[in-house]
Amino acid sequence: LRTRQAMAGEAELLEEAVAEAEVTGGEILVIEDSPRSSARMKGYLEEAGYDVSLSASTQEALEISQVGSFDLIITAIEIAGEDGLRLCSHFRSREATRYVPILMVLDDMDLQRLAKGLDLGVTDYVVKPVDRNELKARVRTQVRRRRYHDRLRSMLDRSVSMAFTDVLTGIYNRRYMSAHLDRKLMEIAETGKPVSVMLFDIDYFKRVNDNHGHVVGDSVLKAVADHVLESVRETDLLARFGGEEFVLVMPATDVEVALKVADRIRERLSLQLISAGPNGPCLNVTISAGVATTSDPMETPEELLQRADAALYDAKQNGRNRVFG
Ligand code: GH3
Ligand code: MG
Ligand code: MG
Ligand code: MG
Repeated sequence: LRTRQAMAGEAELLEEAVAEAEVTGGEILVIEDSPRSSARMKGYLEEAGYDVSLSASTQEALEISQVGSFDLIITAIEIAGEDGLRLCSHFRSREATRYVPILMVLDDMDLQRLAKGLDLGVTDYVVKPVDRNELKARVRTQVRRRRYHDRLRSMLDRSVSMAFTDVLTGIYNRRYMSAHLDRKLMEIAETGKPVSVMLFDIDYFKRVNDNHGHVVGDSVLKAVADHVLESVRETDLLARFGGEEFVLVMPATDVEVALKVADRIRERLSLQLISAGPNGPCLNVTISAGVATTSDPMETPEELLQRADAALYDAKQNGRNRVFG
């Protein structure tokens, strides 16, 4: 059922992407040193409802292209003695223009260089003298495809980030953490630096639910995640492991430092009142944590987490609100 719903949702988004791709207008950069040719193209394009920027130099065009957000670049194959094909490879290697379609304006005699242009990422071409209707049709197709690809890319970004995020807390989920930890463990072979994990579990969390209800319980989970996020380093990764258990992955961290970090997190939480939602109660929450460290790139994430879980068990057995390694 879940998959069917997801598929229905995706089909809807796809239709939305197509519909949006039909939207008219767009920003076009025209790079051409012949004033007659560029004025003519500008006229045709404005007739069709596009906003047009003109440039007669490759250097200037490159600058403009990186600050504007263009739906299409139209360029001559030679601009004031400079190579339009080289310009195209610059567009392709830069972030802002990597995916912007390029329409190349050619003379008959340039046709033999077309293959090279297409290799460099030129999307389509027109031959001079440029025909009004042909130009409009080719531009329309490229702009529409550009819009469509943009929509697809942002949909893809969205579904990837959804697949790796824990819905309740907004931090990474177990699946992402697992893949991340796997990578970090393999990197030990190159860096030679140990990797540590801290597995922690909220103490007597059942009581929070029993005394205040699940909604408050959920808010506490979110608040705990937020508090811990504040005290971790850039390189550390916090994830929800499941239920009221969390994992902190600490690359390039030996056991002494990991124990210190874990205990600092434990202590801060124990000293802080956790506010459970805007109208919820303020509660005192403690955690117990198990820390495990490895310098062995062959150790699996499961093995490392298993050791952290055994240490967590000891922390619980020994009175809670403490860290064991
Ligand atoms: P301990 O100190 O031994 O960890 O005691 P505890 O009560 O925290 O441990 P136990 O594992 O017995 O209970 C965990 C509880 O966490 C049980 C479950 O209802 C609750 N829980 C798990 N996931 C969620 C959640 O997403 N939201 C809420 N509100 N409660 C959750
Ligand atoms: Mg638990
Ligand atoms: Mg438990
Ligand atoms: Mg617990």
